[in-house]
Amino acid sequence: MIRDNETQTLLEDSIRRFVRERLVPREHEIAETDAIPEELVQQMRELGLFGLSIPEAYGGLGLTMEEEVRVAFELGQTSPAFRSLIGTNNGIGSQGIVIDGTPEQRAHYLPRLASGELIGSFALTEPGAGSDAGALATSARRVSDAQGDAYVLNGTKRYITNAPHAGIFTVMARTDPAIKGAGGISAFIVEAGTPGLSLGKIDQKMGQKGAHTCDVIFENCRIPAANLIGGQEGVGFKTAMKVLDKGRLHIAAVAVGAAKRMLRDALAYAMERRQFGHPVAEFQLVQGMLADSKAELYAAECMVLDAARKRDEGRDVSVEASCAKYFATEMCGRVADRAVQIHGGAGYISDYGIERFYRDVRLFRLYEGTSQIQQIVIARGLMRGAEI
Ligand code: COS
Repeated sequence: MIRDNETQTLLEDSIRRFVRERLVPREHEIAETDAIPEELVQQMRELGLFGLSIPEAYGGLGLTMEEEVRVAFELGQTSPAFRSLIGTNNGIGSQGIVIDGTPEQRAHYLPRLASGELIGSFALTEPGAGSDAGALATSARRVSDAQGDAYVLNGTKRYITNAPHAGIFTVMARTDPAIKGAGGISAFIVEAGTPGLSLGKIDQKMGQKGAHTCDVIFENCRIPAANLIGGQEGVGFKTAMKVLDKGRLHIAAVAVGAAKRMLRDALAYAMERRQFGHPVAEFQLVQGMLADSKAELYAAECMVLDAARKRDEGRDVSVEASCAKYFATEMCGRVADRAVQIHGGAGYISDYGIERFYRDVRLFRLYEGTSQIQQIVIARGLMRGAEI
């Protein structure tokens, strides 16, 4: 749903200009230095990029899902590290509070997430619980003593995006050890700097330099009982799944954006690079790769928009979000591979940037649920709705 076409067009135009004029020229530097300079972060704050999906009542832009994915199509057209910095505040790092938080939790944290003063992070994955998120082992034990009502957290979270920069963490932990699966899990807000919370060393990754992940370790980390999201135990896994339904659509849109960029670069190269006396774009085998990329990209874009509109209608889009994430990220991987191929030897050389994209977009098929997890969600949805 687009609430106002004119405002939406202005927003997309300003983000497109920001991406092309400010971010694209800095891509190589960010990959080299593994850091996004504060001056660019400040420009992102001024554009409202940290609060795209946070309701207007809390200082965000309150974009609908369709508006958000259209913005993500633009943001995706540069190094994914830039999107990653604002991504958690708009997605997994804030939506637990937006969707299931109490009015007090929303009022306390969302304005600072929307402004970019605070970075939010989502701590679900553990060393022993990745795809099987319901098996997580981090514990949250309720205590009541002279210091008040609290939970004491113990455990380790792994590969946590933006953890080195985060001001708050949405943490899924087991409040009921007797329930082994999803029903024993609750979601909490934990502030950085809480005694007992520490960070591991920053992970060395295949790509996405400038975006940082690390372990988040809880050792007798005591947090106020009021930081239980929604004030209800046992529903934290469902909160996480609802957050991921939305997050998966966002990642699908980012994958569409990245594929657009890679296809544009591959096309420009193919039209300029001459072999056998002709631009290589005139050769039909190269045209086949360009055409396949365009057709698949178009399909993914339509799928993402359709799923986003359905979500805006208030429908359950768990299956559609997984379809979109699965198809769009796999498509993006194929486009990346063809883009390298079209560049030939130059595709393997850092100066041309395409090999960096090839590595960067590999993550899309892994995080917020691997392609295989999306297949499971889709197939289970089919079985639930089967007419037999
Ligand atoms: N929205 C709301 N509730 C949901 C839901 C959703 N999208 N998906 C599942 N639930 C609920 C189920 O209805 C069930 O509730 P009841 O017990 O009341 O029936 C509960 O959550 C448990 O669901 P389920 O039995 O399907 O859980 P599983 O342990 O089988 O796990 C998968 C389901 C595999 C889909 C889940 O673990 C998953 O998404 N794993 C990947 C995690 C991931 O994406 N990690 C990335 C890290 S975050 S960057």
